[in-house]
Amino acid sequence: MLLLAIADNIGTITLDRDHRRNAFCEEMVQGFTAALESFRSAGVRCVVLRAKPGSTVWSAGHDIDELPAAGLDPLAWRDPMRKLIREIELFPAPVIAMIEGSVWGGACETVFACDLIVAASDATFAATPARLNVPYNVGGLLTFLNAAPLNIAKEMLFTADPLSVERLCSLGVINKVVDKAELEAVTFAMAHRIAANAPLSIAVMKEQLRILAGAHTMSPEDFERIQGLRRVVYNSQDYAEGIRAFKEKRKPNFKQFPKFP
Ligand code: YXS
Repeated sequence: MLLLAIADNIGTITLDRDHRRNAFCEEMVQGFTAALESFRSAGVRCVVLRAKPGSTVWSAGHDIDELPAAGLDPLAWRDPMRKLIREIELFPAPVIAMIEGSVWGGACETVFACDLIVAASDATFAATPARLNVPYNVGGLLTFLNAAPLNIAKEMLFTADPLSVERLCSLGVINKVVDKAELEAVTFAMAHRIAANAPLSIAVMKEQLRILAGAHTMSPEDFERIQGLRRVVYNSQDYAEGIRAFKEKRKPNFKQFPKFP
């Protein structure tokens, strides 16, 4: 499910699960963990995360077949995609997401959790919890908030529409947008620049920025309110309907409305 390579202190992870449009499943995330561990042992100074050249879908996000039935939090701490995002954020060297094709659902957050994003000009990002009636988790929404202005995060999450990388780059969400033919050269030139600098300083600055970006206070009462509201969603008939509709390849028929103030 992943192709790995190390050259010039740069580790490359290529998503290789075409038949499921590179959807992140538990087995793939286990491969990520092993790959990052091997990169750490090899003293890799920069990681490039990419799909295979010519991919029309970079990743379809969380593997929907692995979302739990109603009644269980679909994005709990131990969820594979949550684990993947934490591993990217904690890896002691920059991770560059090299994007071509469309990015969906939790893969948007995964890319936003990377340190830098270089995208081909025809790439798009579509955040899709609202398409499935998934109650996104607090840490995940913070990743969106750290990546994009609040109103853009809301546009992505409420419309679930694909946004162009040109627009996201103009908003500062993406570092560079290039012609597809230059994508690899521009990405690896950046990776080489990073690898030529001091790994210790970069690792410590990355960890400081992670801590600062996550430094938000929240009262226990607010946290419990959020968890209660999320439970209403993943316990709902509409949550089951969202997953069923995807599997039956039809539009979902959501009927439920919030009853909370
Ligand atoms: O019909 P087969 O068996 O060949 O399988 C199809 C799809 O069902 C499967 N597939 C997936 N399986 C599990 N999880 C997925 N996320 C997923 N996406 C696709 O892959 C086979 C080929 O898909 P197909 O025929 O639709 O390919 P396509 O090239 O026509 O269209 C590609 C996509 C990505 C536009 C389309 O597959 C699609 O819309 N996929 C779902 C994208 C999505 O809604 N992702 C969100 C996943 S849930 C998630 O990430 C978070 C929990 S949240 O929702 O909160 O963000």
